[in-house]
Amino acid sequence: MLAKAKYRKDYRQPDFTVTDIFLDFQLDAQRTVVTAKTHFQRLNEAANSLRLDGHSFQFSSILLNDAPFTAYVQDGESLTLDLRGIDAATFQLTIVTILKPADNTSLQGLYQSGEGICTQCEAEGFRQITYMLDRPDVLARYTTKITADKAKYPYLLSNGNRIDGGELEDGRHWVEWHDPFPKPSYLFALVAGDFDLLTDTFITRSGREVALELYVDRGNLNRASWAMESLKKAMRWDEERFGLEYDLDIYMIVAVDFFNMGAMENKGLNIFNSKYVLANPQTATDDDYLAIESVIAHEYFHNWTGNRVTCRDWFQLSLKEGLTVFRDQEFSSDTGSRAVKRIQDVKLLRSVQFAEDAGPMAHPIRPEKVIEMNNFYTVTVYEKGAEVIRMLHTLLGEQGFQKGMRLYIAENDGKAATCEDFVSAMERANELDLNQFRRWYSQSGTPELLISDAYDEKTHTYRLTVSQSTPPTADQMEKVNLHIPLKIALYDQKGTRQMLQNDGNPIHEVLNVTEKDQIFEFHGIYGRPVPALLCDFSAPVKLDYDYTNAQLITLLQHADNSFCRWDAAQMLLLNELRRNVSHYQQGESLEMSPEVLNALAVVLQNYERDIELTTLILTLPRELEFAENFKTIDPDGIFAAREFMLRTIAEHLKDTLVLLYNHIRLENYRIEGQDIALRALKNLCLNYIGYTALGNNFVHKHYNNANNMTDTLAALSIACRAALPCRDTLLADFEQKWQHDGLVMDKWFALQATRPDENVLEIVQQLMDHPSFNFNNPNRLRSLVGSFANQNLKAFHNINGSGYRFLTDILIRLNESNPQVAARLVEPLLRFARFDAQRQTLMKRALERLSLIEELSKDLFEKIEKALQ
Ligand code: B3K
Ligand code: ZN
Repeated sequence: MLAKAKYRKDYRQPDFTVTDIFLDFQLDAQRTVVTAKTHFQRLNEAANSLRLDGHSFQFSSILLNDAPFTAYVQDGESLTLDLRGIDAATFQLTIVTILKPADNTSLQGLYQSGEGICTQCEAEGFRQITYMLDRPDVLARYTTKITADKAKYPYLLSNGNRIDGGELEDGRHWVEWHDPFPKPSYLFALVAGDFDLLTDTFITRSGREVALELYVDRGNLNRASWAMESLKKAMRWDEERFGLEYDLDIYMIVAVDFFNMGAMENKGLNIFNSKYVLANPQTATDDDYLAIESVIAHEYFHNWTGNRVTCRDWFQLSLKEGLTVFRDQEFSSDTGSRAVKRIQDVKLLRSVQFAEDAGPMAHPIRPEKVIEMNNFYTVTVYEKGAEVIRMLHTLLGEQGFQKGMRLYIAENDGKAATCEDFVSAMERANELDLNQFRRWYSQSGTPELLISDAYDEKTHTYRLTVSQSTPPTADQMEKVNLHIPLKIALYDQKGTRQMLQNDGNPIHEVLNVTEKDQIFEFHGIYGRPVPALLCDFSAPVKLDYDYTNAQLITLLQHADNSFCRWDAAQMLLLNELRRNVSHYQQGESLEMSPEVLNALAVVLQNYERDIELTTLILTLPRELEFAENFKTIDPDGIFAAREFMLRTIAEHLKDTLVLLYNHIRLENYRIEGQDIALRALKNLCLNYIGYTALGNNFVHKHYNNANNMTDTLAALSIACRAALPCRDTLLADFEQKWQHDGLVMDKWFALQATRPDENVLEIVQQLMDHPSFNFNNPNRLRSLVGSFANQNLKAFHNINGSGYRFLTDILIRLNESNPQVAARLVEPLLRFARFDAQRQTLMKRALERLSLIEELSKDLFEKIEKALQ
């Protein structure tokens, strides 16, 4: 197998670049002919060979300056031209390739999705279309002519502006597009198909009119308007908060059903997984609506952070992704609830990103070594990357940050930049030394802050001793000290916030932790305070401070920062869970502390103080979130302890839950902050009531009365989770109603896959033959197989190894059809080191079986090799 690693340190400027490329597509699902006329420009006079990337197509001919050219060698991945004797500064290559979109199940390059044809080029998919310098630092102007059957493909789209078009006599038609902005090949896009089209316009703040076009499958127009509204909101927000305006005259979004990820920011022509476009109250939940809004915004924001300023090489991916995630997070925070958004992001980081850092795939947000680039679109590069940007924002403040942004854009517009260019702009714009801060880009792993405190009642002095350390990771043994912004607050025993000062000088709430050990001293503190530490999760680190339950309850009830209140509840619940897992392991009976139950009761009774926060505080972390806090994960113990806690909380709060459930009434469905919050609280009540004797009755009624998918799914999900008598009836009803619609059925598949039933694996296996299931559709696979492997901790990790064998069988099939999705789904198997010896052996055996696959893809190879090392 060809599995050569690339290293960040080996970056070299290209010897040649491309200034213009003219692409001609004679489009057909079975056989597409692509003629690429590419204008090259020599950058290095001494260069005498040109290596172009390309694979997975049939190559038919090459011309150099319109004359046949044969001085090349080919391997499975590239074509190298011998240019000795050709020292012209510019030349043109004409290359003809033949593709089979209908057979392309990898969903990279040019492929068929449903009845349409589309592309996915990031990271290295363009090379599946034609031979090209397929690297992000080669920026060219694209002109694309598409010819295809008009009846089958009435819409022919590509980047930029439509400049020409016409009809042919044989029933075909053609359209030509030109994108005036030079761009790397990964931003190229083409779509052909028959769609329903939603149009709108946006007037930019400088007064230009932009045509907005949203293409969805026929019949789906009634699910398109939310995405359009979200796009307009995002465009306005980026002008207001970042001063960034859209640049082309047209912005198109196409929703397709077959897509490996969420969406793609191709210049002027975003292609989206239909999951992140389509929504109406009957088909989408509140969470779906919010996810759509945020992905639409994310891809739009890439127009500046990603497209206008792009990446020099793929090691710099976080330059665009970390920054753009930060931007979409800020957008959601500004348009919705900042605290809620923060809490959700932190949940993801603590469960999935921390796990990645602790596993075999650990890497810094700017990786050093890559075999398959698609394996590095990770929560580390994206979400931890966004945390690094957020820390900069915390250190510089909004004004300083925006000053840095303006300099960064001004210096790098139209260029391929590096993470260093970004930090350097921030540094120079703010006249600040970010040298130590830079280490966040090169150091992997989750830092730990060990904090202890002491109070001197004679001098009224409070002292925090902070030690930082980062445990070694799979990729990096030695760690250095980082610059960690630590946001704190001190409360007195009654919950009143204390002033932070030292010798009369105010101390900023964000402490700069830069050394291995540091002491922070606070004066004028009358009485031992309760510290709120790492407020708002001011850095992506683990906190180790020995809180008592009493301290946590004080914070839960009195902290003036929502995040701190939620975080205190998390710690309380985690303590409860830990204790009960160990009871379970010792065969002892499980119990919950009355003081914790009462504290939760108080939160619920005072729900009006903050409805959304109440729901979040009372939502028990998922098994996976709990699991990440254990060195050795006991799936059965965690499941049992968590179930026990759910039932105990439900029993304890029953009366209030029922009262509140009946009290909250929402007649018409509106997707609007207050309603979303109330619906979530009502469904939280339902969720707990589901575990009491009243459960079946309430849940069945809730399902029958639901006039929107949020409520329907809430009922269905608790019916499954608590194995209520109404479960089968409701599941059958849902199936009967939605079996024609894969996207909605994904919710049903995911519920089936996460059932607590003993025979859940059998159910999942049978569902793979369900008429709504399709092995080649990544959404279906993720909802059925992905949910089983990632969310059903107990069943997937069944000690008899059946879960592992099942996943392995699937991965063997997927390795061939869609390696990128295979490499995502293998993740839970990589983390064997976190389990007991018996499970470890079984998981390793599964990985070894995979490693023997004859044509193992680079995608799987890279991960499996690392895991087994
Ligand atoms: N940039 C794309 C992700 C491409 C993934 C390639 N395997 C979507 C995004 O982050 O906006
Ligand atoms: Zn992105």
